[in-house]
Amino acid sequence: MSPKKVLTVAGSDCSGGAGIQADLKTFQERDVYGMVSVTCLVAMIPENWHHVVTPVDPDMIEKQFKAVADGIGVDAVKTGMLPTVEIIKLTGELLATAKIPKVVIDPVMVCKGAGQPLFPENTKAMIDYLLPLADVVTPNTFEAEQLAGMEEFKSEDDLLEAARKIHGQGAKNVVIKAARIFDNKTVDLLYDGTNATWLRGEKVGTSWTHGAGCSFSACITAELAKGKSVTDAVAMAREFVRCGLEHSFPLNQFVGPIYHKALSKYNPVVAGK
Ligand code: PXL
Repeated sequence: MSPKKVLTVAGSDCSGGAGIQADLKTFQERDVYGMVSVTCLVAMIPENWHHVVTPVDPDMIEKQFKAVADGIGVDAVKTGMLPTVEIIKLTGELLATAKIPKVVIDPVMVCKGAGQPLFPENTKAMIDYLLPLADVVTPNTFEAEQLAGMEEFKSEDDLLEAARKIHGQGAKNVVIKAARIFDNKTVDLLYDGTNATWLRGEKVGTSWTHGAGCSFSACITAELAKGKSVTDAVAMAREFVRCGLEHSFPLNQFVGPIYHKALSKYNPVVAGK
């Protein structure tokens, strides 16, 4: 039987840990066939790891998208870094026309530790063009604060208030990844408009977390393509990233990715579920 097919509309991270590279590695690990529409190229300055982002010509993004979505066909799609309002709008239009069965929106706003400038107009464009199409949206705390227009979260009540607001913007399921606001625990909140499910765990003590967010949303996309429920897809993504963080490693003094192979290598029973 041929594998399920998935598409990522995202940026290229030359360091290999985030962006389309993380998505493709995750897709491979989760046994789906991954394809791409590349939206931007990211390179880093070796001396200080500042990020340089070059958008891809929107016409070429559209051509890649149509080759895959219309010329091949996909079971699920995810979005990652979309560098401009024009590209966010185009992606929304392409997604709306393509009618792909499952759509996961990862509202990437900044690269971790990269000190990227923040573009408030991009946040508004995501709300206008992407959230109404999302089966699942996967903001981290910062992205959830921006989408919900709230101050820095201090409590679980704040997370729930934000999830309600983001659900109100049209996303069917909201998963807020709140690793940051608590010292020693991770709390993810899954909200489907009716039920709030709190997913709590021990924090993995590592600063090598590059690509964790991209890989989390890519894993959800893969599981949905294979027919899993949103709840089961999120549970698998949590375990995939937790295990990847447990075995993460430095590339240099600035950056270290999660180890995408970790779950299948060290816990094949869970990986086989
Ligand atoms: O982790 C966010 C992210 C997403 N996509 C690309 C990136 C990064 C961070 O470096 O480079 C392409």
